[in-house]
Amino acid sequence: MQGTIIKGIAGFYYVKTADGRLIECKARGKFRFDELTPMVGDMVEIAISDNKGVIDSVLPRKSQLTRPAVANITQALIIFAYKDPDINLELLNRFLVLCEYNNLKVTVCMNKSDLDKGQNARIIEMIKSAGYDFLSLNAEKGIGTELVKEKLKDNITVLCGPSGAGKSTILNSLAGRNLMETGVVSNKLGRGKHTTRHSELIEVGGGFIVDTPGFSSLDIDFIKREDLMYSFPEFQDFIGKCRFTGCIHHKEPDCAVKKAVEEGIINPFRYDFYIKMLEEISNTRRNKR
Ligand SMILES: Nc1nc2c(ncn2[C@@H]2O[C@H](COP(=O)(O)OP(=O)(O)OP(=O)(O)O)[C@@H](O)[C@H]2O)c(=O)[nH]1
Ligand SMILES: [Mg+2]
Ligand SMILES: [Zn+2]
Repeated sequence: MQGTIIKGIAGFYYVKTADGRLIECKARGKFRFDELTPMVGDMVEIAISDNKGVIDSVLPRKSQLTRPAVANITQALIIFAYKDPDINLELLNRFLVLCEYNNLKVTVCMNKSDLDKGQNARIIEMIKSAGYDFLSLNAEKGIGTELVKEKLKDNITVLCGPSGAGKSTILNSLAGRNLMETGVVSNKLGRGKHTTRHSELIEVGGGFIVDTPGFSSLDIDFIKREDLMYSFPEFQDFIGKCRFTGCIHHKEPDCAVKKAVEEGIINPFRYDFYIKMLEEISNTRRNKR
């Protein structure tokens, strides 16, 4: 029987089987000596007797994230709020780059639409101009969450974004029950209190969702300098059209990417962020030597 590991606790794996049962499983002893330790998100082959299971094998992984430690994630919903907390544009761009780097489908959701006074219009413009799907939500009232649900089928979707944006509230709204603890944003700091800790797949809309705790910073300096451009989808039409082969679209003359920025085809916030990251990556590399 095949299934998906939805949760792991103290040496037990909880496997949702193809026929809809939830089976508590142990891994066969051999896994301890193999490299492939089963993880949440893995498709596994299990043997069941008396409603208890044993994991015989892990099917090949399509992907593997470390934060959260979940295999086979196919899609990310990047959740920010219109307000409380305010949008950190750089953090948003870091999430976008990380998702591209991991080949995830991306939808950007801006939650707390009840607090929208048009203050984020330029950021929304940036998101759309980079080619991303954009949804506006009010998770507390369940407004817009139906559109999110439509995207879930056959995916393992990760909810990511800063603390207090409303990730757990969105998941609760989608699931129609209070599965996740939600936190009150501290008024003083304007951020949440990291209420979400463990990784568990929740079955919703014909797929699975995994919540994550909020991040306030994200490292992307493991990406190679010359690879960074490939994590900007709106650059792709221009790569290869610059005067110099190997152009990294920084200080080179006759650069097709820079020309697209000048012509207003590529959003300047995104290009500025690209340059900032490029310089950050170069500096870290140098420091490590
Ligand atoms: N005004 C308003 N508040 C909301 C909305 N959705 C969620 N909230 C509130 O925002 C606060 C934070 O929500 P959470 O769902 O805990 O946020 P989170 O992203 O899961 O935060 P972490 O788990 O800390 O990463 C809670 O007090 C929610 O009630 C909304 O649409 N409008
Ligand atoms: Mg949460
Ligand atoms: Zn160039």
